[in-house]
Amino acid sequence: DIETMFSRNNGKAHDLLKYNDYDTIKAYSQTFDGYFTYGTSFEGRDLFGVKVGSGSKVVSVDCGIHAREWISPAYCQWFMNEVRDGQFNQYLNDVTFVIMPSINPDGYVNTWNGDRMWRKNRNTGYGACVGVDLNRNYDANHAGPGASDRPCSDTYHGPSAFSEPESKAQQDHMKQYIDDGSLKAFLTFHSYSQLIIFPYSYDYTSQAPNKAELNSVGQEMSAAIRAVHRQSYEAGQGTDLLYAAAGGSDDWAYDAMLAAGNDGPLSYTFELRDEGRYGFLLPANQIQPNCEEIDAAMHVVINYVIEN
Ligand code: ING
Ligand code: ZN
Repeated sequence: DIETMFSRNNGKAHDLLKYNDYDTIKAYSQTFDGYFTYGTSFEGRDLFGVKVGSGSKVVSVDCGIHAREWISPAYCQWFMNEVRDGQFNQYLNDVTFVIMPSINPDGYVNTWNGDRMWRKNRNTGYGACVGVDLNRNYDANHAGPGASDRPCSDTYHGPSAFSEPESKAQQDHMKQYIDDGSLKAFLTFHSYSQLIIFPYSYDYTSQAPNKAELNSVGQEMSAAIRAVHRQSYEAGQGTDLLYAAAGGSDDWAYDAMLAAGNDGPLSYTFELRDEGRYGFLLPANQIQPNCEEIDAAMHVVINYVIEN
């Protein structure tokens, strides 16, 4: 509630119902006891997150890998609030949430400085064109289908997997939770299209060993979302719903969890609102309803993690 938001942000209001800039997201995150930094972006900004909860099962939530998808960090901020002070704090004995609300800070700042449709990071090391598509830069069939070799492309995969400080730092930070088996679900937020995507997306043939489980939790999330504001979110494997996209963070996290011995890893890419009317320029008056419906999906996946 509003009073809590005031009191928990050093007396300043943090407005979850508008789009906030990087400095504001960071300042809000710093009001959390579990604030941490995990590296530095290409331009020298802090990569940060919050760790909330004492449970043995880790749920990772990240936002903002693509700069222009502003509803994504808006959801992470909303979720952080609901974890610390609201409807998700009931889970904190069972789950530890690792939430990274702005994992491509340089790109995000660039979209606030006038280049509103920027997608990639801001690495200038690859010739005349700027930026790597961070969601093609993870170690998941890197440079495979759906990723470009050309630095000028919006889907440029970078010279090697984890060549970028932003993706590499996420890998390094998550390693502890992958290796010790505590990471149960990896949830990464994009926009737009209203989809719930599960592995694999990195080639045209691979099937997740627990595809049936990923699909059934996905369908359950879709139904839960629909019940809130009657919005449709289709759930399915990436290559069935969209296109091949090698080097994505969801496929990397999924395979890393599998390799660590987790035989039922959960990994989802959420494409938030809308279905194309406003696209990346989603009006701020849709932040609240979008967040409300995604909360319903989060209850589904968190309960599934706790019960399994
Ligand atoms: N869409 C995702 C992209 O990176 C995606 C879609 C995600 C495809 C994960 C495959 C795997 O292209 C947006 N909106 O960025
Ligand atoms: Zn995206």
